[in-house]
Amino acid sequence: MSPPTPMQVLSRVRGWLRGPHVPILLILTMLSLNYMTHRRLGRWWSFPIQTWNMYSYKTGVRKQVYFRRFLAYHADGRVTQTNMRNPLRFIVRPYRVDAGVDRNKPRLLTDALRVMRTTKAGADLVGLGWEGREWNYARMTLAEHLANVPPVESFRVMVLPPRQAGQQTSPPAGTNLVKNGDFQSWDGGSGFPTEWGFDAHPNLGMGADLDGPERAVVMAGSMQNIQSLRQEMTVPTAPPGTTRVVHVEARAHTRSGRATLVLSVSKDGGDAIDVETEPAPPDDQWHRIELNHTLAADSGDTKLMLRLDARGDVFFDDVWLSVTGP
Ligand SMILES: [Ca+2]
Repeated sequence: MSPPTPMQVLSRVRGWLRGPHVPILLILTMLSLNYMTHRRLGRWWSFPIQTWNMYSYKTGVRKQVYFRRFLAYHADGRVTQTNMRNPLRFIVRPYRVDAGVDRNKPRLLTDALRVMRTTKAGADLVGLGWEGREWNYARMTLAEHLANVPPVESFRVMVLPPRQAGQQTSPPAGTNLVKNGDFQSWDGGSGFPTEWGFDAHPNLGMGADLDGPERAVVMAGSMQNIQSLRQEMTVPTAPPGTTRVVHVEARAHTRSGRATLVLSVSKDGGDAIDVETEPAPPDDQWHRIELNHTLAADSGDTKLMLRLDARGDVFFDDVWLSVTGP
């Protein structure tokens, strides 16, 4: 037998490569790599290949649960969780109540509160709240979370305290520069009053006359976390040698803490300086609080910032700012 020619060797190698040997060899290599404990194959290479790509680390599991709940505010100060089942049986389906919350939070809560107050169990209700929460279940129990962690989002509708007779006074002279100062316009999605600016985690709500159209804003601040609503307006330069008077007033109703009306002034883009503040008496009655500030003639435009600050539960309504002078 003569030795094979180079052409014969080549065709034999080709035939071997075409057969099942190569896939079998690859699979055997992978299986042995899989079952051996040595993972590093030289300087750069390792096995299994998952360590080469984005699967090398497991995605962290967020140990947080987002949930929402509804709160019933009772006349004696108690706050309890409610699912509004009594008497709104149809609303307890989560998709129904969440659709209502997404569409118009103030309206859903106002209507639900009105109906719940007609029942025996809900006769003492003075408010209905919604809150969204993020509970880290690895760190604390649900009871600890509810006791110590504030909600991420919240909104409430509270029954508007009635105005005492004789408190309806005519509006002051001049033009009101405050937009939505009577708090009759609300954004359905967020549940907050339009035209007003507020802090990152506002603890705001609507004061609603359940039988009429009257609305006010209710704010629940604390000593550590003052709640503020604010609005800015610009007064053009006064003629030389003249002065202008800024008149600000609002109605406030509070039984705890302090409601404060604050006027800040900044000139030519400078920092705002609180020039006047006026607190409301905490006696559970409506009060008109007001302040006046004289603007001297100046070279530039004056920016006014009106702020409503709340420590404790406060209703505000009928906010007015007018400027008189040339
Ligand atoms: Ca109003």
